[in-house]
Amino acid sequence: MLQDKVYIFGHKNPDTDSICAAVAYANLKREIGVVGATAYRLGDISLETEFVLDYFGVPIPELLTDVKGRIGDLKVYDPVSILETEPIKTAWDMMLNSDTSRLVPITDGSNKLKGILGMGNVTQIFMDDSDDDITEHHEILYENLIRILNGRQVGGNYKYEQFCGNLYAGPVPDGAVICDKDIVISGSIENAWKLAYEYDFGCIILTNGIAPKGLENAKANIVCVNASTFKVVSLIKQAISVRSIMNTSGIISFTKDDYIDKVLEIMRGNRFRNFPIINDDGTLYGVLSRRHVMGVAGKKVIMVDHNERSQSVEGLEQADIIEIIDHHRLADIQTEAPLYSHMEPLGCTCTIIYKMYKEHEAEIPKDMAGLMLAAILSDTLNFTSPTSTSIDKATGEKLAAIAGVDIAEFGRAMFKAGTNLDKMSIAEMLNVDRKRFSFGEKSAYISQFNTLDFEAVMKRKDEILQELANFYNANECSLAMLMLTDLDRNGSEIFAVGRAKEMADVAFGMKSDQNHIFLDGVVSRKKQIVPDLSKAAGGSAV
Ligand SMILES: [Mn+2]
Repeated sequence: MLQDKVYIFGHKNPDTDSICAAVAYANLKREIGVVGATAYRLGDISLETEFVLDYFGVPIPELLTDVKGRIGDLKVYDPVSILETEPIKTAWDMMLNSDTSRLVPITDGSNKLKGILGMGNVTQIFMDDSDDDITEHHEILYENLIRILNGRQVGGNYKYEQFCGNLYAGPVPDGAVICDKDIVISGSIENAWKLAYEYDFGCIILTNGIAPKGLENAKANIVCVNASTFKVVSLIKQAISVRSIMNTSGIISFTKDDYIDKVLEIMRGNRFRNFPIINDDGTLYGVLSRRHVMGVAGKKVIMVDHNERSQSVEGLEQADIIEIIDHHRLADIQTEAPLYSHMEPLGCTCTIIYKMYKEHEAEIPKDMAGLMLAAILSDTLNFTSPTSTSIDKATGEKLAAIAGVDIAEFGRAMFKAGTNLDKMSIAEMLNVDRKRFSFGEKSAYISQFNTLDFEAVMKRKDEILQELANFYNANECSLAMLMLTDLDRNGSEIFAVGRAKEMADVAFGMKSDQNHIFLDGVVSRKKQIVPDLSKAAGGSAV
């Protein structure tokens, strides 16, 4: 496993804090020596976040779809393979000398996997004595044969690339029809003369280190070998090309993107120990052994701006949560090992991250200061939300000084960019920040949308009510609501549709024939809307 990589991310459906906290914290981590710290996002960024990243020239973090272990995360055997035309001997030497894989991938000239060779394939060919005529069933390249025999070619030519004739050791049987494809092995120079000039052999292999005296004018290729005839015969099978005996069907292979848990399941179901890993183009990526996947550690993750499993990345259960930096209620996370956690009831995760920069006496670059300031303004609605604290405000001011921006001016530009209705439909607007809450038997979806152009949005109130009704009809809930927050007036228009509308009537003083009402000073969903609905429902919110 690539242990040095650390995945840092905020919640799904990310807001500006989730993105900026991940980016700013990854920067701090790298600054203090965690070189693999990398910020990710768990979904599309909002128009507001897009504006912020663009404003400070920071690239959008990469999308993270899951943190499940994949083959590509493992350190596997190098893609050492041999060409399909190589002799068995090469493969065997590789198997013996390799302290890693006993499986030899066989590739063609462009490194595409053609088959695999295991020890069993090789031993079988040496144990199989029914195989009288090996050249009939197996390919032996002439060049490989000479190489295996460590032969010295002294004259003539074997015309064929592949050995395709008969092989004789010693005298030629009576009545044999000899042609230029045939090879004879002889340990006697007198015999060799006879063979060379009376028959039309393709190759004469002289064994026992005999000098090829008197064979200068033979047509056959003369090869001298410093070994006994018996030894030469026993070496011939080693010259068989690997492609003659390799496995080509039923090969179990994997890709870099395969999930480790799935791979383990497949491994358990069969007897092989090693498996080729193939790239998309069919070339060899490496070889996977059972031991590579046993007891493998999870990916290291740091959760920022959230701690609930349901809001987090897919496959979190397989990951190793090493830190949580957050400002929300503590929910349902369980970890295997102790972890570092920094949670405070502040208005924004980035306020905590600013503190951590200070703790580590790390310098805050201009762009990181800008990102953290933007997150604080976004989460605290320009310090007006009841979740905002004096610490958030003081931190925001320090960050604005480093970033060199005017808070009021920048905040206005950011909220304007994020609430630009020219760039989204009413349905999309309702989806920018929608959360589900349960109130006993009842449940409500509550969207929040901030605007600097309240009047313009209110002109479309019929469309808003229609979209809320559409959403209510398409989703299992008792109430569909929108909190349209006017950033200039510091209050919100509350829209409510659904069979439990009387909850909203009770909570916010709406009349029964009214579907929306302006509430002065109400800007926080979690602190001002949810508790009142909960009281109206006669229970507590979940
Ligand atoms: Mn936050």
